[in-house]
Amino acid sequence: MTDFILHHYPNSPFSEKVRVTFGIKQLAWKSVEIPNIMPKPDLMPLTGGYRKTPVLQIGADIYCDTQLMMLEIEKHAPEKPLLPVGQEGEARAIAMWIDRNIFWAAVGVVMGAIGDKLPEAFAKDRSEFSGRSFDAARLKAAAPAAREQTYAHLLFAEEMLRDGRPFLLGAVPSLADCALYNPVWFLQVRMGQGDSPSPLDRLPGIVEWSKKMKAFGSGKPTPMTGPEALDVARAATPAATKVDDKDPSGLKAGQKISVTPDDTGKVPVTGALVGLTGDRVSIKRSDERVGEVVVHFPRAGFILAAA
Ligand SMILES: N[C@@H](CCC(=O)N[C@@H](CS)C(=O)NCC(=O)O)C(=O)O
Repeated sequence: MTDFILHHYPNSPFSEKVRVTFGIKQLAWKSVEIPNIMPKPDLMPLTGGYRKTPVLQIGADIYCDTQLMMLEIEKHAPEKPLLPVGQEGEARAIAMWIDRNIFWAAVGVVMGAIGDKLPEAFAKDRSEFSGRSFDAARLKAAAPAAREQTYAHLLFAEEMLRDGRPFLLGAVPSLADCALYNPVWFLQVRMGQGDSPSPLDRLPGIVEWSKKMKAFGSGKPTPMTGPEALDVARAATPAATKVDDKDPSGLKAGQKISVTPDDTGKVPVTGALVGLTGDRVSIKRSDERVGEVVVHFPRAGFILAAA
């Protein structure tokens, strides 16, 4: 049985996307709680600089970005499939639309409501993370526009549910539902305490759907410490990967490359290219605390360059 180790923190909405996946599939997993701001001293030896949350570890294989984590969980735990046969692309495309559009609009709504109550260290960290000053007054002023954008995008999902189907792509939950649960859960846990309206106030179909998602729970987590997770990596050997030597990037097996997110947390991770396909890139790197690990990223949303 594969040991899934999720590096995450309770308030992280992208982590909730993965936790609900564990819930749907009723999986056991190890839970490593990481800080919600830098520094993350027990995570960096694994990722080589990638700082976003969550990160999925399976032995000495480290998966960055939930796009890829979901596929990997699906591969190791195929029961209760989340990629509906014949609609795999649709599920992934809907998830990407949600991750890239609805999530950030929902963050604008939440930060507009609570941004002035967050610690200075959080504001400083998120300014560095996003490349834009985390200014509570600006966020408050922009909140009505963020609310309208969140509503306008969520309305597409509301429309999908309008014919009475239980989940976005039909009778059973898919990757698209897990992705939508990320911003909806974030709005539900962070809004509603004050008097700022939530876009969900006008979206009854999504609110009903979210109750079904919540009922899935989070599977069976067991706590693990950061140093214990590093020991797991050190004792394991990374899985085999292949480089497509006809990849149009021209990158070749063994070459030193960097991989950098194209949106936020733009910290390059460097290593030797050991895996390259149309939708993922894998680099081998080593660190004195973990030995050799392979870090995997999706191609969509990541920039590859010769280092
Ligand atoms: N595209 C990434 C987005 C992850 C993301 O932006 N996560 C937020 C937390 S939910 C984050 O990393 N915030 C900064 C941090 O945790 O240090 C994914 O799908 O995993």
